[in-house]
Amino acid sequence: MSGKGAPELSVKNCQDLRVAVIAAQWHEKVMDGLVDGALRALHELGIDEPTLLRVPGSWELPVVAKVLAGRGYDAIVALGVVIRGGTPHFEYVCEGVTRGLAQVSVDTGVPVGFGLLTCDTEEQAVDRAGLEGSTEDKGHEAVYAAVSTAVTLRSVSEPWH
Ligand code: RBF
Repeated sequence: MSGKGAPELSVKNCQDLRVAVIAAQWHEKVMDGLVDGALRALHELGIDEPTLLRVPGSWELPVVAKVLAGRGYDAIVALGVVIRGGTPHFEYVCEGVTRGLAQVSVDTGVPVGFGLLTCDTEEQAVDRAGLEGSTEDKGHEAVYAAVSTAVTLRSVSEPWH
């Protein structure tokens, strides 16, 4: 899947939204880039006091996302990196996390920004992590997507008159 074609999102009136970022800890350099990108995006949007929670690995992202979704957050951003090894674990972890995050989002109505990199090599992950020399900044993108969706949902949640 190519990162080409990503929209330039303009997000307004979101300073009061409660946003949580959940970040796994495997692949430290890549994760540092994703977390920095996410916090930079939140700062640009005027959301200066987000919750940042760390979990051991990507597998733990969905359960924490689900609990936070039930605690009044308007948007959640899940960040992780899974890099293919020599065993089928890669497919199981990627599929479990992806399905889990999608399920949380759809079941709770709280947008979950998908910042999970699933890469064949560490180089591919670094290139998407918003680090110096990276071509993409997926932590930053995931924040804009989740917050933009939360703003959209708020705009249709008012009662009809
Ligand atoms: N977690 C990640 O976030 N990224 C990985 O690349 C990753 N690779 C793993 C490979 C194997 C073989 C196993 C067993 C776990 C891996 N995990 C990885 C950790 C996983 O997300 C979770 O934290 C642990 O399995 C404990 O529940």
